[in-house]
Amino acid sequence: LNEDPSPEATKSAGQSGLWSKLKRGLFMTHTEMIDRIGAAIEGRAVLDDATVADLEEALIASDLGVDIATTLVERLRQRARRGEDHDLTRLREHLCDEVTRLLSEAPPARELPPGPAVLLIVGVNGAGKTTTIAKLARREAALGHKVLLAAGDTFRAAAAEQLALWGERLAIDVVRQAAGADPAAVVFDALQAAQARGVDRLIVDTAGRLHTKSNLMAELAKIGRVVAREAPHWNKRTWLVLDATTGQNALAQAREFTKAVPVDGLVLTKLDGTAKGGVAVAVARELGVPILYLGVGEGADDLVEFDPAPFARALVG
Ligand SMILES: Nc1nc2c(ncn2[C@@H]2O[C@H](COP(=O)(O)OP(=O)(O)O)[C@@H](O)[C@H]2O)c(=O)[nH]1
Ligand SMILES: [Mg+2]
Repeated sequence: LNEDPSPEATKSAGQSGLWSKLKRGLFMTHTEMIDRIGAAIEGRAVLDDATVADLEEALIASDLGVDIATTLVERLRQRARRGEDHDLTRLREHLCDEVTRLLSEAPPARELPPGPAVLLIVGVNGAGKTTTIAKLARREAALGHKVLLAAGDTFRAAAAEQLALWGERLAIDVVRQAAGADPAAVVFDALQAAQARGVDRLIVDTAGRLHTKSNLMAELAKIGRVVAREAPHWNKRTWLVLDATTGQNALAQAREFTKAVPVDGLVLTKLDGTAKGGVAVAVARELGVPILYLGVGEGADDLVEFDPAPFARALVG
């Protein structure tokens, strides 16, 4: 039991909980990366050209992507040239530092200013939107916000049902309409309800229909207009949910989405079920959109705030 109720103690207990969750979540990726790196440097003592080539190959195979792998080995090579660590015994430590550095160069998350906010959650079917919404709802509620959910994925009847179930479980209200309803109408209803009930976090589920890009854009634009009209003073964010198990495809998907819709932040899901977690680094680097959260399980608590250093440590440390 935690006997010390000070904010510091609570905070550090929370942090170590998150850290073990992250470590557990990235276990498969970590194991595979360490195996590959181990094989690449086996029997070698220094970072020579042959070792660099094998190491680069190992990193590419870990779904970090070619650009990241090349950048990382180049930085390791520069370190070696400076005479710092030609020795391979500390390779992982240096790799960890360089991954942290790369991730820290990505744009930082835009904090939500005080005041109410609408969070629009987008992404293809199956990426983990609805589950992520449940996690975000629990998190925001725990932070003291009054949360309302809007079942804006009216395309599939099961989608609203799934959100309603989460709402029941978390004791958070869900606004929904019949299947096939206009998502913008659902958001209109939800905003009325939100303002009547003093809600300050409205989280909107959406249908993920990337293959009809113009429809998706039109739908999101319409929702945007409803929000601008009905809740002009609310902060508005659009967060894209990506399934990490799809590896480099997640990156391709993210490129498509960010071209079609202005995205403020990313959530990478299912890191607990994949050896492809390295793709997070590629995504963070390439898209110019910050990673906000990582999904590390199917439960409402399985959400971790993204932070470069602990992430790098869980990946290769
Ligand atoms: N292991 C794991 N499964 C997840 C995670 N996030 C979502 N899922 C599962 O992925 C499937 C699709 O999720 P869902 O939220 O319905 O995706 P949506 O179609 O984008 O709304 C469900 O079976 C979820 O339980 C995660 O972080 N880890
Ligand atoms: Mg859904």
